[in-house]
Amino acid sequence: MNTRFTNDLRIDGDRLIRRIEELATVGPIEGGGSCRLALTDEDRAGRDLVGAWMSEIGLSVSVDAIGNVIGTRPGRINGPPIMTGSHIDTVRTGGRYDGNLGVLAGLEVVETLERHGVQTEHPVAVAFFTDEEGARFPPDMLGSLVYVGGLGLEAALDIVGIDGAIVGEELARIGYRGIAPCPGPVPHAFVELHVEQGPVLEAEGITIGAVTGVQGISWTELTITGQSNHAGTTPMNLRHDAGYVAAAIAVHLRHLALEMSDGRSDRQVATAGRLDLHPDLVNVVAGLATMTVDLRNTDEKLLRDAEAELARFVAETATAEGVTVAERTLARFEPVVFDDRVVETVAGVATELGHSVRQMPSGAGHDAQMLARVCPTGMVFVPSRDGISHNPAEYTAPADLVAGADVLLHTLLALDAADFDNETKRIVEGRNQ
Ligand code: HGY
Ligand code: MN
Ligand code: MN
Repeated sequence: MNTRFTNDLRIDGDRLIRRIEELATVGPIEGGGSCRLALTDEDRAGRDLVGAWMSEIGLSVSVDAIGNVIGTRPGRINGPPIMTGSHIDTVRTGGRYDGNLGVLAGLEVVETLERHGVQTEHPVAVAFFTDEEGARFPPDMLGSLVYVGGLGLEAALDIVGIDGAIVGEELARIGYRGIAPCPGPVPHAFVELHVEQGPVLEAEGITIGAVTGVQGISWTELTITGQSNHAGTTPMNLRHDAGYVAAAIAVHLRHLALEMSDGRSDRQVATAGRLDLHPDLVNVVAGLATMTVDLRNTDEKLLRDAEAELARFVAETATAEGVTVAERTLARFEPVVFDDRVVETVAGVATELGHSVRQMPSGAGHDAQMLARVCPTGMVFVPSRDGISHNPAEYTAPADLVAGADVLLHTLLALDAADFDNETKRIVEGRNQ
């Protein structure tokens, strides 16, 4: 087996797209997307399909205690792997590329190395991590967070979902509560391929994003308790309307993001994604409202400013309306900066392969932001048509999918030859103290 690679190695684009299309048929929804919420039967079916592909191509497949699935191809040495991967769980209105592309491109990397008899120095590992979306079980990136030791296994297994289900029970129910230990082995390096899910690359006519990092994420659940009352007989000044307060908060989030984007930050975003009223009837003033707030910013100080402004508004509005508000943090991750040696490798490989490339931060959360805690990490982006994602209309042109997978292949090969080991050892020693 030769251990040198030449830059005419290319993945099999037709097979990559065929697998993306086949996986999209698992948990299909109107418009060609998928709904595979974490640890549901649909997620199990997706896991079974991709796990079977991993075995078919000769990977040795392991499942860890939080359900992360990792397929490994041996390298010349039996050391830390060069690792890639992403997720195959989706949101309720999932597209066919979010997460899936990164996992299936990882399989393509392995098949291409096999086909050309290329032996890497390090083992090659391809992972799909549990519950990256966090939509059913917050926080997002749950599996990769546990993999790197950012959250204890028992705490993760006890998480209760938006439907009252419990992570540990659901993992067991679908047969993916594995035995491989968490935290998992520290990789030599980690690179994730992902669709951008935003408008930048398409707007600039650029094929590859060399991702510099991930913005900070702040998820909060607000439970607003007022007083249900008759919609017709209750004067406005006697109401304690939880529905009004929830709506006022949702509107304030928009103003807050726009005001911050005028002056202090061009990247403040704010979303009220969930909003439930009780008793949810046309003629009853809502006595209870439950809602979520998603705040993000590339700058940690500005993200804290946004959180403080929201808390001020909530307290002021609640007092004026005579309601109480209970807050529960669902996720809180500071902005992450990727290792510039990996970022530059992605950019250099993309250029060498003849693709246009620009460096950029990620607006979405990714498993890579967790792996960045333990090893040199980076990401490869490819364009999203109209910047749409978390929507069945999500689309990336086949040529861009293939370009991204080829950049992933050659980036992993370049990192395989890189001597990060001192860096990785330092981190592991630091973590084991
Ligand atoms: O929320 C996110 O950014 C990711 O899709 N989990
Ligand atoms: Mn994703
Ligand atoms: Mn997503």
